[in-house]
Amino acid sequence: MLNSNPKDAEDLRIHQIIDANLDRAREGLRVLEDWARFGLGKEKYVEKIKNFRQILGKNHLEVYKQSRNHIEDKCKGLSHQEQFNRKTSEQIISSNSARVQEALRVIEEFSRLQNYELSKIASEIRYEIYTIEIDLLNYSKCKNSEEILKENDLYVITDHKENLLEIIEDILIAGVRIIQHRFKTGTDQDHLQEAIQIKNLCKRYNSLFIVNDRIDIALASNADGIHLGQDDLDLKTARKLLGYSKIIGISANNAIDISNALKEGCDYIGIGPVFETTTKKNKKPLGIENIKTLTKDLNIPWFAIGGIKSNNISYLKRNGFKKVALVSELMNSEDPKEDAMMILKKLSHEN
Ligand code: TZP
Ligand code: MG
Repeated sequence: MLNSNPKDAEDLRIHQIIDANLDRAREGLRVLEDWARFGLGKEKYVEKIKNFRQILGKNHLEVYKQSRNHIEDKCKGLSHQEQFNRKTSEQIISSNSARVQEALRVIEEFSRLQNYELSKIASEIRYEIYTIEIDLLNYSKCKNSEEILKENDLYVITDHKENLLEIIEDILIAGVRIIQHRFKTGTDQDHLQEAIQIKNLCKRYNSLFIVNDRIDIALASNADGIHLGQDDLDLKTARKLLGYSKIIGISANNAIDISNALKEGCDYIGIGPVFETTTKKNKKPLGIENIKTLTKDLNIPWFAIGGIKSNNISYLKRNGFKKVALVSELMNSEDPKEDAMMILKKLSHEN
């Protein structure tokens, strides 16, 4: 029920405020909706946001629209430098969520006396937008990581080395964009300290930093993700602890483990050992043919691992393997930069 008089000067000003802010809120919602739709493909969010737009549209009464003809808006067209500085999708999501939240807050305040129903609607939607903003930002971040995973074919895993940071920087300079920190002996404090140092390097080179085994170290070092084996914490628990903005990779070497990992929403799979390897001595190699069968219908990124060297990459490529993960070949290299460049070149060759 509208409890106002459009002939009253103050009511008219309030109508004008509500009119402008309904427009603002709906415009901002449209930006969020389009990102959820085209940027992220998240149907659930598209429906939710569209519904909010429609509710606000229905409550955009004719008296509010009429008010804009009565009083001239002297500030029309004013813009803020911030509008021109926006670059990334995340910044666009944040600024448009803020725009929607602010507009709804104004509607909530000014319609409270005249149109209590609208005030309540604005307040309810505003609360939901806070959560939607966080979810969309998390999905967007995850998408960036997913893109790095998709676009890069070489995944390098660390070993215990005196000059590990130097090796990693060389490899990053060569163009490697995915690094996993594998730390098997030493104190938790040393583990975390090394993780943070590698994370900082990866950040500088816009590369993914994944922690092996340990969710606590992944969280404390602000890693981009975690890699879990079959005996580590399960994927569901990991997802609960890490949320959707982090990558979760799984080691799986049989059809059941692969199918479970997919069902539970893992982001990539490491599969192997392809060949015999001294890094995991007790693991029986799966061999090329088994891996081909296991990965036949796999539609998420997967990395072959185990005994992969610069000199067998072309052979793997001829057998349809596109992505590889390796430890010793680069960790024990005399020239990690040169060797990483060579491996990247071989991986990029068309067969
Ligand atoms: N998982 C399966 S094989 C393997 C791991 C971690 C070790 C791979 O090491 P390398 O030195 O590349 O053969
Ligand atoms: Mg493990």
